[in-house]
Amino acid sequence: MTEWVSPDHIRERFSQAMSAMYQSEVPQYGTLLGLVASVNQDVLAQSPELDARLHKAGELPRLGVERHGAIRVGTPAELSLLRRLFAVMGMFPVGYYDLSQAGVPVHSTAFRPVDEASLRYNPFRVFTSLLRLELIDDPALREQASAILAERDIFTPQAKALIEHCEQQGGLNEQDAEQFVEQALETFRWHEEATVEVATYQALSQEHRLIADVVCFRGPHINHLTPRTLDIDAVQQQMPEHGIDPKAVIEGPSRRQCPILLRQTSFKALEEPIRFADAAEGYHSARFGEIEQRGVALTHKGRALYDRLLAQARQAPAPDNAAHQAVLTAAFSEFPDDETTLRRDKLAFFRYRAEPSVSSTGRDIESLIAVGALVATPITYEDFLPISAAGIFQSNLGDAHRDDYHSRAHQAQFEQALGAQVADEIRLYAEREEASLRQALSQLGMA
Ligand code: OOG
Ligand code: NI
Repeated sequence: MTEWVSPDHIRERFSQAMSAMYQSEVPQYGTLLGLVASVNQDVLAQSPELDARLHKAGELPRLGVERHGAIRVGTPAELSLLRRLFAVMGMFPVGYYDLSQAGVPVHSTAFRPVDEASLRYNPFRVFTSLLRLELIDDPALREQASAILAERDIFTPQAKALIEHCEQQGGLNEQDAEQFVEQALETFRWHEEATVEVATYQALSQEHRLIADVVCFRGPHINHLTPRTLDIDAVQQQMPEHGIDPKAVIEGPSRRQCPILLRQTSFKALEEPIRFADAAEGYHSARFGEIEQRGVALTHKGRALYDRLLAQARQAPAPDNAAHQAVLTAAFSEFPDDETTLRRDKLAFFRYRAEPSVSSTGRDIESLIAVGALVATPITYEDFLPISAAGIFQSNLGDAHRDDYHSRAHQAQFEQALGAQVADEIRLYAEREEASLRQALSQLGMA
């Protein structure tokens, strides 16, 4: 019998290959990686307790690996074939994000590992957006964009053959897996040559810069990669000293004792030279680098509180990041900031584990936790945030953005294009919490 290479392993190799390619394509991304690594070292040196915790969790050797990247595609056929390509690497569509509410004509999902062991092995995700051509007002331009997209094939013939092969056989052997990574990478590569003439690029760009980015090139170039930082505030602050121009504010909640959800920031997309089909030369900006810092996943109740406090903070426009963070901190003072309250008030998800060596006569969860027979640790948020994603999109599309798309979420239409349903992320966390509690209680002899 042939041994298949595990999807986790293929994903790991793919993300490494993508990182190497992106560092050579966008040298400033390599500079960002260096800065993130040095800040991470400083944080660990200053906090032996955190160092020990990450060491125990087996996180230290993986601290520097990329956590996510992003692409944007133009057609349902491209999106559904991508779904099959990501499935080879154990990445499945989780969550639906409507960006039209933020003036960006796309809707999105994240392809990511789902089960706990796969997430621990390598959490690499790809935030994937589908252009909504129907939001182009001018019918002639809409037709033209769709005709241009119909002409291209973003996958190599070998990549397609290997996807089918994997689906039929149930896996890939060593040689095929290596080929697959090499061929899949081609879809994400940058192309300096636009497929259209300069006038077409300009017309699409005028409609929305994102439309030009999706329609005018041979493939959906990877537009950023994102490592994990242990101190996002320090990296944001130090970027300029390293010749990196950060976006104005850090997205997400403010700094806390018990981090929640996701904080992220990026450097602004670079202007890169391109050539058009009529030999004209110009510039295109699409590619940037990003960093993220994750906290605990929130329940529906916790998320509703987060959304309310964030909306409240956004009422007060802040001139810079320091002011923005101060406004956030004030608004989020209402959000409990200790693990016990987050857990007892059912604001956040926890993973339970039994400590059978601790003897206990208690019969309820709180008393088991109090004596240490049951241990609860926060479940990390593995997904994205629509307002935060919109902030990342906008600062990389220039300041001009449209506010006339209104919020028109169409999850059913997205899933039809995808050829599958997206998983409900909150349900995934709830299932992991319940399963861990059930197992821990049964280990303690309490079915
Ligand atoms: C995706 C922006 C969203 C994030 O981390 O929220 C994103 C894009 O610019 O294509 O990556
Ligand atoms: Ni991102």
